[in-house]
Amino acid sequence: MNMINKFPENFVWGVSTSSYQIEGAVNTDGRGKTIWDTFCEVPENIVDQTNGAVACDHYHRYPEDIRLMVELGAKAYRFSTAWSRVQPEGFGGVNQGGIDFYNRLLDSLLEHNIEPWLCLNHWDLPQGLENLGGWRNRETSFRFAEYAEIMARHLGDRIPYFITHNEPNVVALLGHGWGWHAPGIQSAEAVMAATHHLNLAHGLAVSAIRKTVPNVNIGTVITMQPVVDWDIDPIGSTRLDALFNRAFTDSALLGTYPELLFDELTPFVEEGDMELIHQSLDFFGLNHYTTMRARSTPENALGVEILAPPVETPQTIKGWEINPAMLYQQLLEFKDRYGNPPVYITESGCASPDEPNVEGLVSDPDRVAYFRDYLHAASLAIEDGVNLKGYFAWSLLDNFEWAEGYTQRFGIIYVDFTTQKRIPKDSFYFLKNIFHNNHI
Ligand code: IFM
Repeated sequence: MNMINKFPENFVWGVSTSSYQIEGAVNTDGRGKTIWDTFCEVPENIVDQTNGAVACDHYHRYPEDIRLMVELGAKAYRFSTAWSRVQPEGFGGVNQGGIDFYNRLLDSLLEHNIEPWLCLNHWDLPQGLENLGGWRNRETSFRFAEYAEIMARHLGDRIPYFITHNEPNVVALLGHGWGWHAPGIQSAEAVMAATHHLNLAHGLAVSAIRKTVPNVNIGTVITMQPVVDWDIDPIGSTRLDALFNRAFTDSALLGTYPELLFDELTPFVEEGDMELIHQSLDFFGLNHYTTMRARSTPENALGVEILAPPVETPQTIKGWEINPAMLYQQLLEFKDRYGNPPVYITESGCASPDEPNVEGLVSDPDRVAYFRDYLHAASLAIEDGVNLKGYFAWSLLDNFEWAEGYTQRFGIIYVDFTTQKRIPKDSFYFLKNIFHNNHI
């Protein structure tokens, strides 16, 4: 394989964030409570006992954040909207305060020539819906389609790219199986119900958006982390791969569920559901960070656990293996399995222990190396025929990293959470160069 440094013309360079991780302002302009507000109230759920109540205060500081995106040369910004700002309970009337905020954000992005990529669900389900069974309740899928329609009607004239969910597989597995994320449930049955209802919600939302704004591009985002070292436990590896990598992607792109999960999913599947889920999409968003190793265990509800990589394996402070060759392999497998649809890497990045030096500058050589090597792998995949059309770095800002609170910094911009000062890190300037020149 020859290294190509140049990316295709019109390759989309962007950055990603999500509402609960950066917005703050949780009690502002009529926003309703979400499952993450509730989950963070239990001290042992978040390692540093924090929450997203203030986070990066992006709700008020978005003009500064957009100026930084302009400096970076980002062509696109993938963000999520908080459902509970728009429908505080997750159903019923529209809260104009929420729509107004996203109008301000959108208008400012467009003024600065940044293409908005709007994701409807990055995990912060309204608590009002959780009280009715959340994603375990089939009705939530229909409420999601109503919310999608509202967003398309109010904002669709300025949104070229709509995304239904971000990483619904994480919502199902970490939120309902292993219990590390909101709503903190540990039940295989809950995972299966949530899996199917999230998929159904995706399909119904795609139809609702298409009917409202026929010309927009619509896709979904799933995180795909290849399972490696299958010989450790072939049965556990097959199960983890089916649950994590296949149950959402196969259903959205092929209209089927992995055979291994048929018996567990069937109780939730009604006639016609698979057709509703299997919508024609304009693009697929693939989030990729690392690899996974599996081991079967009777000690958790799902019967399988993710093992830490061997100590000698290169890994980030989060314990995620650094293995760019697996991104290459993942993209090639994706191309072959799903017929090479347009794909964007909608998240890629790493956590590192960044702090400003005495001059106030933030050097993050590990992240620079990560981007360099993963982008190199992506360029090889393009050379080998993958229809990869863009790359979004995770993340624009250090932010609230879910159960890890503020202990894991993923940003290309350092955030001092006491003063809210932003400091672009070395990786920001590294990407700026790539974004401007279209080559590594
Ligand atoms: O911070 C998360 C993001 O919300 C979803 N994808 C993975 C990131 C890093 O863990």
